[in-house]
Amino acid sequence: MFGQKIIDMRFDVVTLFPDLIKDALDHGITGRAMKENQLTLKTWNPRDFTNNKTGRVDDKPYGGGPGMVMESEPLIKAIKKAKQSSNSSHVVYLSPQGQKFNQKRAEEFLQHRKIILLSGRYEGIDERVIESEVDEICSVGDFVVSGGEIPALLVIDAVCRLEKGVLGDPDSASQDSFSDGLLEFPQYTRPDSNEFGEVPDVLLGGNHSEIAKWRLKESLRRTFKLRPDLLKKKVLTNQEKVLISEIKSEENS
Ligand code: 4H6
Repeated sequence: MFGQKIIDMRFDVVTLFPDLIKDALDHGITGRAMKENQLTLKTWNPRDFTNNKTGRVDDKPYGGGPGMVMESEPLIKAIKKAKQSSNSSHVVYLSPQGQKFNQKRAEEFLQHRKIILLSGRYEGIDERVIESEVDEICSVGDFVVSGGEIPALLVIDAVCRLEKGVLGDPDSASQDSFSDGLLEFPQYTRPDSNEFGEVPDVLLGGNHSEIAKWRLKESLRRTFKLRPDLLKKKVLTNQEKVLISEIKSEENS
């Protein structure tokens, strides 16, 4: 297809559960991107880089305490292999102890083109891996899950859908929630009326500036009600200020 820049993206994921990563991405936007060679995905299993016969990759924490820690050597060997193979060097470790991942970080990751993601299991990884191989620690939110794989999948999906060639419609990413710091306005499709309710009249009328104004107002209303923290951060236009004062009086009445 013309008009689309084909720029490769590559993710290398270091994980004890490579199938979890590969199977999850083999659908939708990321699946198509891989088929069309716009996205390369490689996994590296630290278990393949052990010396012991059992393939053990974890051990008890020094200093005592519950759980196990991933050993440094198999992880560092796997990361070094990923670096060689991909010719990339930016290593991101998914951890609840990281800086918060958001839309802005997704856009920055897109600029890197090649990223190595490190997904941990057990109680975490030997700190020496972080000291010698990790460039940044990222958290997808203030909660804990049982491994870094699902957080890695979140990051890969968020970055891939920003790629114009990967996304069907290049406009849809820039119209996403968060690219303008507001939540999305409500969407409707046919029929215009059924047992579950009516589509707002303005959307049926075809007056594009009225529709745009309605959508902006409903975006502002949702953000005001559900995510006031986002509104506080945003620089508002005069039109937006007027709409918000309308919303405030509507919501109070
Ligand atoms: C690093 C350290 C990322 C990674 C500990 C990973 C949430 C996020 C993990 C752990 C993650 C996030 C291992 C601690 C299992 C709990 C993997 N959870 N955990 N918010 N878990 O980005 O036990």
